[in-house]
Amino acid sequence: MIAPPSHVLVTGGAGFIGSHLVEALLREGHHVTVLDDLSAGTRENLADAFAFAPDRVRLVIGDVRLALAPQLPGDDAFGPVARIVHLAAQVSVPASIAAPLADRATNLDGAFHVLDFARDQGVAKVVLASSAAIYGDGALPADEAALPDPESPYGVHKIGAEHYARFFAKVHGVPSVNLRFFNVYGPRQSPTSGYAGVISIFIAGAVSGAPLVIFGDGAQTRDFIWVGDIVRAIGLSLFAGPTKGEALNVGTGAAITLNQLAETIVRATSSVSTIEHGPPRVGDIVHSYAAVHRVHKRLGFKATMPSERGLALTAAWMQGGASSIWDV
Ligand code: NAD
Ligand code: UD2
Repeated sequence: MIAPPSHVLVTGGAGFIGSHLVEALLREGHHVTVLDDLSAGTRENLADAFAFAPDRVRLVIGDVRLALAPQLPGDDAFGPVARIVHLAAQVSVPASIAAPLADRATNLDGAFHVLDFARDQGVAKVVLASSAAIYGDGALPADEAALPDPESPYGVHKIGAEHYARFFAKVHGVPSVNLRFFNVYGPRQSPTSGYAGVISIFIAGAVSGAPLVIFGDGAQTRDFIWVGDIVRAIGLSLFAGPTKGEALNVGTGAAITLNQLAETIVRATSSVSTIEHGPPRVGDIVHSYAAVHRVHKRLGFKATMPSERGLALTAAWMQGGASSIWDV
């Protein structure tokens, strides 16, 4: 992320991915404003960031479903916002099926408000968090050239947000990139939220000895990527040259089955947990892994964290260890 210090706005910066990104930006010497409504994120997630650089980070309790300018400090001791990373979202696929219009308000309207603010401020770059969910159950590996075919309102709104980015780039000259994250895991991904990521749920279960319940036969696959790799990809794209809302997959390029994942976690935590199977979950895509040639060509990015070590670091956090991922 080698770049001259600037002022970065991170929406959703109190969340799982966002809080690690905020720390990375502060470590690189930047000023960071976090805008977050704390509907899922927490102040605790930002404790390490505030401890590291209290005079270069601030948390604004705000809502991306509303225009941003009136919610942000006008004084700007940090200087004008130069770049934006838009992570704020409702992240659960099942929740989007249960309440599609609430998902639209956050995930689609939210992207509009962020891009409209970016246009007004004349920022140098906007990085938006998109998702592998936009592919649906399409051809594999999922390639950016494929026609999006989302199978949930979450995926519909994420591809809609991408199109807004391309509209603002072409019509208003707002430089942006859409990063399609695959399944992200690591410390601070809460296992207790109603729609937690499977790795956080499985590790919490393994640590407590509770059964790990796989939805379906466990042959379904996912491309699980360490949160530190995601943060590195965000930083590279944030300070790379302008693009017009181009989409880049950010995954490892490898898939594992849920059965393999559950067995690896039980082994890695020396757990007594049993592995059980329940009914498949409505709206789930079956197979998912990323084509990673484009992100490597554009940014020189490759995921590097070995899954066994990433799982062990996440388990250590789950058992009371540090949540910061630096110097690991
Ligand atoms: P998260 O829930 O921890 O982070 C989302 C943050 O957005 C939270 O801090 C939440 O409080 C905030 N937020 C929600 N609604 C808001 C609103 N209306 N206004 C302001 N803030 C709001 O989840 P995460 O896993 O860190 O996800 C970050 C981004 O990455 C999201 O855009 C998500 O769709 C995307 N993503 C995540 C994954 C994954 O596997 N975790 C995969 C693909 C894409
Ligand atoms: C994740 C993201 C979502 C979206 C997508 C991109 C989360 C919470 N959601 O959705 O934002 O971007 O990735 O591809 O991170 N499972 C079980 N048992 C459990 C929980 C889950 O078997 O207790 C299975 C589930 O049926 C699915 C897989 O694990 O097959 C992954 O589920 P998930 O909720 O962790 O993530 P996903 O892919 O639905």
